[in-house]
Amino acid sequence: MNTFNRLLIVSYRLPFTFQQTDNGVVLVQNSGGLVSAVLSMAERMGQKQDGAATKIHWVGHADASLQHIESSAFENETFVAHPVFMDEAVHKGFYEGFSNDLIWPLFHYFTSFASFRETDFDSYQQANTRFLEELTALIEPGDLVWIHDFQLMLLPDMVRKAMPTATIGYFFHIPFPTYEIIKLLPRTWRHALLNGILGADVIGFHTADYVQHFMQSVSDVLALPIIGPRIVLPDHSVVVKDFPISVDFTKFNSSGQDAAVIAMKAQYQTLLQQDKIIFSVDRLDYTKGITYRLQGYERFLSQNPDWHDNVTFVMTVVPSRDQIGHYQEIKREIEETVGRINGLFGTIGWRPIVYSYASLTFTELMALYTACDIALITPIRDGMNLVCKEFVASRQDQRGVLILSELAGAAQELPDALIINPTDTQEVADAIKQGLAMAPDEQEQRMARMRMHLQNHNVFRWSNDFLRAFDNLLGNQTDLETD
Ligand code: GDG
Repeated sequence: MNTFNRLLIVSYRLPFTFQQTDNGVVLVQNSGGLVSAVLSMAERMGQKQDGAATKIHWVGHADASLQHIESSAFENETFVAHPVFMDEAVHKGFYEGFSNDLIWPLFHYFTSFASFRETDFDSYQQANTRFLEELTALIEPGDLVWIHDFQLMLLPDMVRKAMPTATIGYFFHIPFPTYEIIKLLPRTWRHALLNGILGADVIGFHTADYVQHFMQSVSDVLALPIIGPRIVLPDHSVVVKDFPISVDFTKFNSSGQDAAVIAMKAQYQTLLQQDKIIFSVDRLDYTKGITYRLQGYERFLSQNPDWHDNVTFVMTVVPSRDQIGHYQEIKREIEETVGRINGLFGTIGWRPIVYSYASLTFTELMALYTACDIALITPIRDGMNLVCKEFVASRQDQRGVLILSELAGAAQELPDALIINPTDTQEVADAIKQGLAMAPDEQEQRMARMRMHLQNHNVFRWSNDFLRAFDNLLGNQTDLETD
């Protein structure tokens, strides 16, 4: 019997938009994997109590424009959203500063991009405290509080101190780096961050490597005893485990059959004159290895003239953080490289790279996942990477080749991809050549194995496994099945 009353999710961003309708403003939930996983988790928790699903509470930052919306709009039949408002300067130091200008580059091993500013750390503490205030007003005995990601590392301990009986989960979505990186943080900050995370009862990372890195940091920085997967603190013990996040397999598998997706796929294939298609989509970020990827493709083109005019690389970069210096620089570098390659190899009738700096609709994304011959996913560092899993899940036809960086967390689960090192442009060029020439039989065998893995290890299993990790802690057994 599960003993949780309600699920309280806390993440930096609220996964909702507020839409103006004839009946006023309404809460619309987005369709991301985390939302689906949380929904299924909460339904099962709810069903276990009284047969009816209880509402899920979601605490997340919101910008000041929401302050003018009537609070009844923050609720729909499934969710209650709790916007956290904060002073603009605090938000800037917390989010743009400490989170995106220090933790993000540092934890992705871009140490020279990291900015260490005391004022940002102050803002980070203040912002985490704002989240705590929102939670304190909300939490009741028996609730499960599930905190997400690197913006809220201090929050688990803050919650425990404020509410010692609370049950707290914490999941880290980006890589947890080696101790050598953690050592770059000033002593007081690294103590505070590790102690902050350790306020949770269960801590999850994507891979066993990240778990090991975290354990080593805890051992070296805090000298705490570690027994198997448990860290023992004076007032509680913490279970630390890998829970590889995944995708809603059924959704991606079936969406490929939607009439709109099929029509758009046919349109793309016609526009690209039946060329073979290589596809990539990422948020603009220096961690994604986009320039090396382009250099790998350039090398492939220069070594394989027979492929000229027969292949198109459709590369979408989704706008992100482009007010920040490093992001502007990488954008300029990408666009110069695309221009150079198209200028070097292109002809009047053939553009080697179709580049766009825009986001795709879900239908466009699905059409490209299902139309392409190769998904080229080459991050220099990525906690997991969901794009590669979505691509595989969408290929009901069991065709297509995944080229995947060994530095994405997902590479540990998908050995049937062509695994490359993203900085080795010759290896990338060779993998493109191998992928384009791969016989349908081999594509099918590799795809079938990857799809089987993802069908079993889907996002519902991820959230259920996380929930199950609380069982021993509470001395009970949940019996949750995966879809
Ligand atoms: C973090 C970690 C980890 C992207 N472009 C478009 C679009 N997307 C969707 C994809 C996918 C998601 O965004 C991106 O997922 P990732 O996993 O690649 O990365 P993040 O969300 O940045 O971040 C990462 C993840 O957390 C989960 O733990 O895997 O390592 O950095 O779902 O489909 N969707 C649409 N149009 C786009 O243009 N519709």
